[in-house]
Order: sequence, then C-alpha cells, then structure tokens
Amino acid sequence: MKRLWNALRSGSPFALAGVLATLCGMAAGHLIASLLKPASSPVLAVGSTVIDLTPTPLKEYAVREFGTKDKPILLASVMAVTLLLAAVAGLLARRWFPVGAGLLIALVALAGAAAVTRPLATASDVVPSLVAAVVGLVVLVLLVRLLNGSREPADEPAQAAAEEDPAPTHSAGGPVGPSPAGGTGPFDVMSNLEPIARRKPRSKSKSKSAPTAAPRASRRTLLITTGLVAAASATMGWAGEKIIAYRTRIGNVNLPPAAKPIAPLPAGLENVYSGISNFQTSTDRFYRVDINLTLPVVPVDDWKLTIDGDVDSSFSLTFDELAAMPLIERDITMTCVSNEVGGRYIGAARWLGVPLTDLLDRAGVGSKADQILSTAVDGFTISTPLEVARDGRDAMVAIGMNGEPLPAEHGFPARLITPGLYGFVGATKWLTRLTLTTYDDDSAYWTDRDWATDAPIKISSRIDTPKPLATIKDGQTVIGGVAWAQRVGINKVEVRIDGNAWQEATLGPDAGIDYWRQWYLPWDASPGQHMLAVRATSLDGEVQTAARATPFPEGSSGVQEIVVTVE
Ligand SMILES: Nc1nc2c(c(=O)[nH]1)N[C@H]1C(S)=C(S)[C@@H](COP(=O)(O)O)O[C@H]1N2
Ligand SMILES: [Mo]
Repeated sequence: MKRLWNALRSGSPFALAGVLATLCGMAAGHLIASLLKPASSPVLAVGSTVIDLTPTPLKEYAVREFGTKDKPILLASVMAVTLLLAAVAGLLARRWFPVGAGLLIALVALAGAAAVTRPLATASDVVPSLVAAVVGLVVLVLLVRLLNGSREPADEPAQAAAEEDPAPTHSAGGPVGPSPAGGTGPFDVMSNLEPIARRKPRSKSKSKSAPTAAPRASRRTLLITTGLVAAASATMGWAGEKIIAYRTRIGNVNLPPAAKPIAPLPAGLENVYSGISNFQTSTDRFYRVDINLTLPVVPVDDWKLTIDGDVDSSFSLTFDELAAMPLIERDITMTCVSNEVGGRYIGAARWLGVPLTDLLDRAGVGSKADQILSTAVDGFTISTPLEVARDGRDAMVAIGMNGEPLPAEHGFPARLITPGLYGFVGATKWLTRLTLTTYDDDSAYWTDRDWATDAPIKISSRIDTPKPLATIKDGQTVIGGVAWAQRVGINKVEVRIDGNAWQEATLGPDAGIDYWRQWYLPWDASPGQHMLAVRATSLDGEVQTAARATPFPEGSSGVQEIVVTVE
C-alpha cells in the first residue's frame, strides 16, 4: 500500500505531463478543426459519438436533470475520462515510454475514428486528430525527457543517464527497476527520480552532444516548459472556440419578401401584463434543441437542397433558386417533444419559406412513398409523415425567421417547419435533402432511439406569471401565460386557484390555429400560500388532460400546478 502511494507520489509529475500533453494535443486539434470543420475536433467528435450511443433512458434522465446544461456536462465528462487516461499514460511513459505513448496514440486514434465515422464525414476529418497525436506526442517526449533530466547533481546514476542520447530513445527500453522512495514535495520527488539511471548509456550516444544543462537549470526549464505548454494549450483552445463561434454565425443572404405578405402580428398581452411570454418569441430567446455539440458551418454558396427518392424527377436547388420560388410567411408555434408540462422548450415565430407541397409537386411524388426523410448537412435525419404535405397545413422549407435569415442556431440556411408536429419529426435544421421513401425502408435518428414515429403536438398550457414558488404582494394582480393546440386552435383557458372551481381566463389576440394564445385572469390575491393550475380546451372540444405522461416517447401531458406565496 505504502509502496503504491510512494510510487504514485513520485509519479505525479509524469501523470501531469501526460495530462498536459493530451490537453495540448486536444487544443491543437480543436484549433485546426475550427479552421477546417468544427465537428471534426477530437473532443467534439468523441462527444457527438457518445451522444449518439447513449441509450434513450439515460438521455431522458440527462435532459431532465441538467436541461440545457446536458451538453457542457457531457463534454466535461468526456474530458475527465480522457484526462484520467492521459494521466495513466504519463505514469506509464515514465518507465515504459512506448506503452505510455501508445496509450496516448490509442486515445487519439479513438477520436480520429469517431471523427471519420460521423455521418457524412470525409477522410480529411481525421486531420485534426492527426495533429492532436503529433502535438501530444511531442509534448510528452519533451516533458518526460525534462522530468528524467531534473535530478540532483550528486546523484551518480543520474549523471550517467544525463549522458545518454538526448532524444527520447529510452522509449526503446523496458522496465527499469523498482520505484524510488518518494520525496516530500513534487520537486523533491523529481530530484529523487532515478528512472533510466540504471541503464547503460549506449556507446553511440557518446559521440552526440550530451545535454549540458545543469540539473538545477533543467528544473527551471521544466517549470518554464510546463508553463509554456499550459499557456499554449489554453490559447489554442480559446482561439478554436472563438473561430468556431465566429464561423457559425455567418449568414449573409438577402431574403426576398413573401409573395403575399401577411399583416403584422397584433400587439400581444405582454405589453399590458408583464410576465406573460411575448406573443412572438424573439429569435435570440427562441429555445434551441439539437444533438449538435457544435453548429454546422454551412457556406451558403456550396449548399443545395436535393429532393429525391420515390419521385418522377429528382432535382437540386441552390439557395438563390430556392429563395426565388414563391415564398409564404406564417406564424407558427414550435414545440419540442422534450418539453415538460410548464416547460420552456416552446417558441413562436414568423417563418418565411417555400411550401413543401410546391417542392414535392415539382418532383412528382411516386405512389409508394409514405415518409419524407429529411437529412441535415451533418447527416442527422428526421422522418415526417408524407400526409403533412397533403392535408393543407403550411409545412415549408423555411429560410427566414422573424424577418431575418435563419441564424446558425436555428438551421441556416434552410430548415423544415411543420405546423402541429413536435420538432423531432418535422423541423429539420441545416436541411439539405428531402427523400421520399417509406417507413418500411427507412428510419430516422430519433425513431431509431425508440421515440414515436408520428408525433402531433399535444394540447397544453403554461403559467408564465407569477413564477412557480414566487413571493408576490397581496391585492390585485394577474395570472397569465400561454396555451397551444397547434392545428386545432385554442378555444378556452381556465385557471384553478387552491382547488376551487375552474375560472375562465381572457384570451389574447388570435394569430391562427398553429400559433399559441396568450391568456390572463385578474386575481385578488390574499396573503398565504396558493396553488394555481391551468388547463386549455381546444376548438374541437378537447380538454387538456390531467393525466401525466413523460416526454418519452410522444410528448408530455398533465396540468401544470404551481405554488406561490402572497404576502
Ligand atoms: N439537424 C437537426 N435538426 C433538428 C434537430 C437536430 O438535433 N438536428 N433537433 C430537432 C428538435 S428535437 C427540435 S425540438 C427542433 C428545435 O428547433 P430550434 O432549435 O430551432 O428551436 O429542431 C429539430 N431539428
Ligand atoms: Mo425536440
């Protein structure tokens, strides 16, 4: 036990070397990837692969527990595991350099494999991982050499080692005897190291210039080098992040107007009763849900939309050709299937785009197809029932959101929008292909993970004000929020206070059945704790059920109940 502890203590600088080498390699790979293709960054590629391989229940749990922080937490876990293995590689490299270096290479090889096996990846996606491997190895060699060189001058065997070939040729050596006893601190530890000391210097190496730095100097060199490597890693990682952020935000296109522009939205209730969600969600506050760790960079000049599969004649359009088709604009409220009762994964916007039916008519849909399989530029797939293109709803390939081109986060340059369906079955972002096929022949990302194939949005409602667990002043106030039943429309919203009778709320302006309705109910709040609940009724008479369902596999249900304190 004690020996193990000592071994660990004396090995810790080597473990740190392994960690630093790996960090530096990862940062260099990230930087290169930020310039070539962000998704090929070793860390991101591994993260994305882990996301794809995560079983649905675990993913559900992560979304529930961590919400939008699920991705940072995933990346942190990937990093933690990697760095732990990197530390082991460093420890191994001390005595068995090839083994330690081998472990490091194995780690990078995994990342490279992850990068090239991403959907739609090309062979060149391995480049960032190669760079990571080279940089990581160079740093490991450098640090291990310095560590092995920083010993006390009085230490005879150490000098013998110091005369050895300066290149990391000890990598050719095997185990070199038992671990020395540890010192009292990291640097005492270093001074006690006697790693390759017992090895005979090779005769060859005598002719070469032996390292002349005194052990003291080399300890300083070690510190400086360590600092430089750490700083270089941080800088490269930071620069990579900045470049990715910059590149994924470019969307320089001009949007033509809709063929028949629609009237501006009426003023919403938020202007009168603060706390109610804006009638139109501003683009920068629109919820974002996707599997992407990094946004795809889509150079609009290279982009095209292809319609193929079971069609009379498949065709492709450039962005300009698509934008030149007659455009419609519609107010549509999108909802994510992962939205819990009372949740925030919902947003309402004005979308500008080409009707899906126009594109399908142009291709001429065959008789077999029952599914539109859409593919994003990164290979992600969504399947949408063909029916939605035929039942009169305004499904579209959208290029504009709230009067602007789509931002990178929401699918630039084009995405699918399907009123009435949860996003995962009808809202493909970074869309590049629509394939007419059958459910028998093809399946999509989430259906492969046991989510529903056909998922209409369930009627629901949310209290925006007061907030759950809020403390408010007594007297006249307002309970308010939003309600939605896309494709059907909202007829009525009711509020229940403290389990009493349901009271009908007043509805805000109407922007069509695919859009949410704001609502409010004046309330004379008396001091104490109160329980507020809300439920909606659709235009076809369906009352929002109180029966709870989890988001998996086809959307949550239940009635939102909140508790507030009135003082
Ligand atoms: N390419 C791609 N498109 C995607 C997704 C994705 O992960 N990748 N997620 C879908 C899901 S689950 C939802 S709810 C909506 C969210 O769109 P938003 O982020 O613009 O709100 O996009 C859909 N389209
Ligand atoms: Mo979603």
